[in-house]
Amino acid sequence: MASELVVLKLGGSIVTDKQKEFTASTETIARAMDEIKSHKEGSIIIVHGGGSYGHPLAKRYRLSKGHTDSSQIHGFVKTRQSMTELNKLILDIAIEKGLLCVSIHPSSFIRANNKRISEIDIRVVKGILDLHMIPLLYGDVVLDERLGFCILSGDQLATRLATELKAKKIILAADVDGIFDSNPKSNPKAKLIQRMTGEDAKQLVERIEESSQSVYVTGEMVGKLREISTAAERGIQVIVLNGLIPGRIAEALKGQNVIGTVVER
Ligand code: IP8
Repeated sequence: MASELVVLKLGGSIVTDKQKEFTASTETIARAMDEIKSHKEGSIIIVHGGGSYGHPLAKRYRLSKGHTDSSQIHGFVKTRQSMTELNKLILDIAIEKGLLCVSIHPSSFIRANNKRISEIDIRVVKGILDLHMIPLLYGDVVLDERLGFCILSGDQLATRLATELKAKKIILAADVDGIFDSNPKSNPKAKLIQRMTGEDAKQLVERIEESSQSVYVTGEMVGKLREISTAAERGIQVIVLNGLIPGRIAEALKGQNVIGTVVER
């Protein structure tokens, strides 16, 4: 079973309308679930991002800095509330589409230390997979030994789950076609990088960090690249694709050639 495992991350820009707070993209979620239902072979774990249910609140209450003042406690509570709401909405659509999904709340079984996962009871996820159900998780606010709490991105979570459970591949469904040599949202000449190694991904992160402006990719893509390089170096294939284009998630699940970026060791 383990070698067949795929971890699919549905980015926040896929499951929500990032321009409108607390607005889920229900049609896109439903289409993605249809693609998963009809093309999945073996086991799958679904992780989703926060989009407009998570990031505006996290920003408003400065949650990424950790616990620095008491007013943030309200923000922690509101963000957890909002993320469980989005997760429930996605869960309902998944079950309606016939996927046997079970929500697992990251903050209940994961702790971090300085923004990296330090404790995770992987048996919780494995037990659900062993019973042929689909674990449904998400980016969350979790307790942090050093910072009090922190934001755990769905990308870090997906990578860690894939590593612990020896997944075959990670599919990251974003709102762009993959990884580009410059920001495709601001540069129409940006070229899609179809293949790269984990080492290439690492070097790209270094280049972005060295340059004064983020000329290569969007800020969000930097975090993604860091996780990708870790996963690829551990032998997991990572595919970054555009989840807004119908059929791409299905093609990647079927192991077909898909427009996107494939990162391998
Ligand atoms: O959208 C972050 O997860 P991401 C979730 O995967 C929160 O980065 C709570 C902002």
